[in-house]
Amino acid sequence: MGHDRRDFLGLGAALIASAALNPNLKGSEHEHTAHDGIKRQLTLVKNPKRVLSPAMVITPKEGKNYHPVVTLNGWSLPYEMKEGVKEFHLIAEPVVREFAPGMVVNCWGYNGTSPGPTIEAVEGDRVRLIVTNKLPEHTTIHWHGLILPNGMDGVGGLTQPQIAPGETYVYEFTLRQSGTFMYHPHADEMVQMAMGAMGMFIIHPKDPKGHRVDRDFCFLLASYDVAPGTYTPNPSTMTEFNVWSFNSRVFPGIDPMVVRKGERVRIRVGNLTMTNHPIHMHGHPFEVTCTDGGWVPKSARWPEVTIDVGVGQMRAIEFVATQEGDWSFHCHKSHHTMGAMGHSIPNMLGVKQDDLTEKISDLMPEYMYMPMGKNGMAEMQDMAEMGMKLPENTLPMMSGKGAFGPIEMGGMFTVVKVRKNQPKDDYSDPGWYEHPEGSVAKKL
Ligand SMILES: [Cu+2]
Repeated sequence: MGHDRRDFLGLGAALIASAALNPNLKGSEHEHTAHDGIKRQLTLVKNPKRVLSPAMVITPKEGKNYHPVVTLNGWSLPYEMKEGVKEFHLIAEPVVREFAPGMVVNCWGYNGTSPGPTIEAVEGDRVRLIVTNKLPEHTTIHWHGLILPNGMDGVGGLTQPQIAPGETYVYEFTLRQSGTFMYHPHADEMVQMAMGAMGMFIIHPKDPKGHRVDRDFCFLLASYDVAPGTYTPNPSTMTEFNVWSFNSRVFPGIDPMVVRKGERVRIRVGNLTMTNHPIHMHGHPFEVTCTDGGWVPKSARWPEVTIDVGVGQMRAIEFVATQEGDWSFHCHKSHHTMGAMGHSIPNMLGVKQDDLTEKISDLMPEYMYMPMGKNGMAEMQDMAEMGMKLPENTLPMMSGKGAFGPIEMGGMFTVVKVRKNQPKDDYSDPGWYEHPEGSVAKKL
């Protein structure tokens, strides 16, 4: 069950100090016994790998022409042309991922990042995917949604032998479709996906004008169970995850999606978590134009502002950015737009706690007890700003600052920034929107 932030709030409402005071959580490497009784080695990594920005768009120099995608806080895997075959090399390995400034996580991924780099190719391409396993256990890669020979499907035991640590396997096939797909292990899946081993596989249409948009963003939904004060996700967690991410980044660490007014925009969202996510955008109705099964015919599309992305599904949405401003884009499950938390917090709404503070301080002078939750949880953000001591490597439950104050979000949240003067193909952050005179809600 949830050994999560709210367990730290368990006694009354706010025992923040316990993990921070635990001397076992200091030092560079140590054994840690979690609440579930499982012992695991924790490694504190000092130099997390640099996080690439969306400005890194790889435009193809060889091979067929296509309009590249922008992977949020990620990158596309370069390839080599070898006698007409596009050759990609994926290395499955342990990596360190910064989820947001202040939190790094020991993940499993590909080529130094989790999720792994996006693979981009064109319908009709022959691709060779060389996979080297540097994980401590065997793995495979399944190419989710692709039409391919059965023996290339990557299901360990069923369609191929497992790839043992140190071994390299080659997958080779011709791409017979276009759209948005994913790749992930089909070997010890629960552990390997709980550790972040996954990536996107984009196949562009043969005709570069087909399904063309001006900006094309993509990311995966990934969830983790990282106990406050620790660095390694619990791989045996089934449903009680406490970190909800876009591409293994959490707000305010997620890139904004920057758009020029009037452009046609596509956002491709794949879900490799263990629950569904109602993805919601403000300001613009959109249509689902593609699933991981292929393109949706125009006659079968309808307008939405929220689309539920189920487990193992992909949904690509498209809209024309007609409305200038900073538009929220997030999962509509409100506990997925918060930092580590669970369900075990007592309900203190409306409960008078004033004299409780003194009584608890007398009983347990070593704990800093702070009564919270009487008027709601918004004060969590104030506490974080005042420098409330959290367990190390743990983000506040609510965070982020906007032009008007605290945004009180976390997890699966980012902003679509629509600007009149954003230069074409420029993804740099234009800052907060400057509202026209008289167009902001104001105090009466
Ligand atoms: Cu969600």
